[in-house]
Amino acid sequence: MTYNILQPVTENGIAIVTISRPQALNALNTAFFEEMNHLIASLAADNSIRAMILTGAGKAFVAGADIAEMVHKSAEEGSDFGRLGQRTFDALGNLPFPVIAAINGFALGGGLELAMACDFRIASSKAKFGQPEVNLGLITGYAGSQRLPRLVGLADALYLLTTAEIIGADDALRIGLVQKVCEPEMLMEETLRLARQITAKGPQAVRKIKMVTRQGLNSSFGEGSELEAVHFGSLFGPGSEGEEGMKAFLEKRTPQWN
Ligand code: DAK
Repeated sequence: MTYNILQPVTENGIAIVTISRPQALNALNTAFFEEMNHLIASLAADNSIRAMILTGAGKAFVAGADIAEMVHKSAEEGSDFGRLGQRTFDALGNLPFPVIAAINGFALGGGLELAMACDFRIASSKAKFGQPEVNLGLITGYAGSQRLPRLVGLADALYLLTTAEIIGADDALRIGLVQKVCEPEMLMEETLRLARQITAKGPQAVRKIKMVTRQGLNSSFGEGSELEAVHFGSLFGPGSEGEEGMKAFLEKRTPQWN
């Protein structure tokens, strides 16, 4: 597929994907979702990828779903557009490696929902966050009503969802919406540093802990603990990643991951 909106590059096992439609502040349209779905499928099938960074070109991460495209939709088309986005965001979050949003500017509406579908978020000090759908007589359509309270708690989520207030990076950090804030010119360097920190770890262990943690959230405590036990066990045995990691520790050397 030829990508027109997404600009993917891979560097030492890290896929860096820039959303680039700056003239519309990277607003999410059907073409974006088609490209993103295709890219997600190809990255998921590539065992050499160990982490992904998603960022935006220009002054926005993503300023929301594309209002110019949405305005003409019927109720049925609106639901289909919402489901397409939900499927895409679920697939993004379920990628087998960690996905980091590097939030360079506006992350509004569907843009914040996209950032929340990632595993964690690093923000430029100039980034702005909000769910302004109610300004348009709409509500979130890409599961923001579900992800936001899980990330920041019910009260801060409902505050943002009902007031449409736009908050800055420091407030986003305070409520736990982002994990780190850095100067704009340091955003990619800092995000790459974190991605490299992850890619230096046992690749199977990283994949498994992401899967177990995410799946556990949708299960009971007991089911999640059992899932953890099964995958913990799968990292043992001759030739396993756990064996290499533990032997390397005892032999005081750096592990050689396969
Ligand atoms: N969609 C389309 N175009 C957008 C856009 C958007 N969300 N946001 C900005 N643009 C376009 C502007 O129209 C403008 O285009 P031109 O006039 O140059 O052709 C260009 O980007 C630059 O924007 P501004 O001139 O407005 O730039 P400023 O710096 O002055 O303002 C801003 C930046 C981010 C404060 C402002 O652009 C703004 O308020 N944008 C709208 C933000 C917003 O309301 N976002 C939420 C969108 S609603 C659902 C599925 C999904 C959703 C809901 C339901 N289902 C199907 C159930 C999600 C909804 C949303 O995300």
